Amino acid sequence: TARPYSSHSNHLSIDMADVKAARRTKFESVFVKIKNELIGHITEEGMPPEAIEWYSDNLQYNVPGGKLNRGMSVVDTVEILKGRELNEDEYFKAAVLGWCIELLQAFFLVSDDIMDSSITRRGQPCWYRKPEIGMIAINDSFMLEGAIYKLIKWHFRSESYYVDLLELFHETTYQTEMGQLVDLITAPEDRVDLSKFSLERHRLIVVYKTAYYSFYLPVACAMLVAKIPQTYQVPPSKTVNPYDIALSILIPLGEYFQIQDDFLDFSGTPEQIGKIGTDIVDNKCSWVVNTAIKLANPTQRKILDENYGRKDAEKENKVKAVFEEIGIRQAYETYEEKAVQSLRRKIDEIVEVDGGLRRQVFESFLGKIYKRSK
Ligand code: GPP
Ligand code: MG
Ligand code: MG
Ligand code: MG
Repeated sequence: TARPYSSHSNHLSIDMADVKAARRTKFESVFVKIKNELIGHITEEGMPPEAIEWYSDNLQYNVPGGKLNRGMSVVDTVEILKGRELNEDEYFKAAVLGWCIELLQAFFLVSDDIMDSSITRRGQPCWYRKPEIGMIAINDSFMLEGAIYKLIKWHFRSESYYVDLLELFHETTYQTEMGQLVDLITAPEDRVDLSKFSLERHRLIVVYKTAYYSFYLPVACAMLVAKIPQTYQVPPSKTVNPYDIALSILIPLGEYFQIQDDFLDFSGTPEQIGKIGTDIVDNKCSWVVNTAIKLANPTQRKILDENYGRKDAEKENKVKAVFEEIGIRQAYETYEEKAVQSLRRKIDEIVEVDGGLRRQVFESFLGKIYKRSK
C-alpha cells in the first residue's frame, strides 16, 4: 500500500505509520499503570493469589488487543478542544477515560460472544471458549465493567464533573443494552424471518448498540475533561447545549460508520478488510439486506427468504447475486454521498466560541472514515 510519507523514500521525512505506532504505544503504556492499580486493589482486599492471577489474565486477554480507536479518540478530542498538546497529567487523565471506554467495550464483547455463540474475537478464541474459563466469563465481564467505576473514582472523585462522568457511563451502558436486546430479538440465531427486518429497525439497533458508546461516549468524556459547560451563549444571542450538538452529529456519524461496515462485509475482499464477511450466512440485520428487501421485486424477495441466513455457500451466492441485481453498490454510493453531505452541513452549522465546541472534533472523525475501504 502507498505510504505517502514513508521513510523508505529517499527523502528525510516523518513516517506517518511511525507516528501512529508511537501514539498507540504511549496510550498502551497507560494500560500498564491502570492494570497495576486494579491488581493492587484486589490484592489489598485480601483476594487469594489464584484470584489475582485470574483477574490479571482477564484484563490482559480482553482489554488491550483491539484497534483502540475509541479509547485513543478521547485523548485526540481533549487535545483539539484545548487547542494545544497536553501535559503529562492531562494526558494521563484523558487516557484513563479512554481505557474506561475500552473496558466497557471488553465487558460488552466478552458477554456478546457468549450470547452469539461466537468462536473467535480479535484473532484469538473468545474468552468463554477457553476450557478453563467457560461460564466464569460472565462474572469476568461484570468485573471488567466494575473496574470502570473504580478507576473513575480513583482519578476523578474530586472533580466538579465526577457525577456527570458517572451518569454518562451509566446512561451509555443502558443504551447499549437496549440495543443489544433489540439486536438479539430481531435476528434469533435459529430462526430466519426477514419480515422482522427493516431499515428503521436497522437504524435503531445500530444507534443504540454501537453509536452511543463508540462515538458519543468518547467525545462526551473529552468534553467533560476539557470542562466544556452544559450550555453557553453563541452570537448573536442564542443559548446552546454543546453536548446535544455533539450527539446530533455523532449519532448519524455512528450510523454511517456501521453502514460502511455492513457494506464492506459484503463487498470487501478478505485481503482488504482482514476478515471474511459472514453477515449473510449469520442472518445479520445489516444495511445491505434491508436495502435489498426495500428494492426487491417479488421473485427476488422469494430468493432472499429462501436463502438468507443459511449455513450454505451456494445459498449465500444466490443472495449475493440478488444484491448485485438490485444495484446495491450504486445504492451504497448514493447513501454515502447523501450521508456525508448531511454530516458536513451539520458540522458547518457549529458556531465556535472560546472555551466551546470545535468543528475540528467532528471533521477529524469524518476524515478518518469517509470512503474507508477497511
Ligand atoms: C457486538 O455486536 C456487540 C456490541 C457492540 C454490544 C454488546 C452489548 C452488550 C450489552 C453485551 P455484534 O455481535 O453485532 O458484533 P460482533 O460481530 O463483533 O460480535
Ligand atoms: Mg457478536
Ligand atoms: Mg451480538
Ligand atoms: Mg460487521
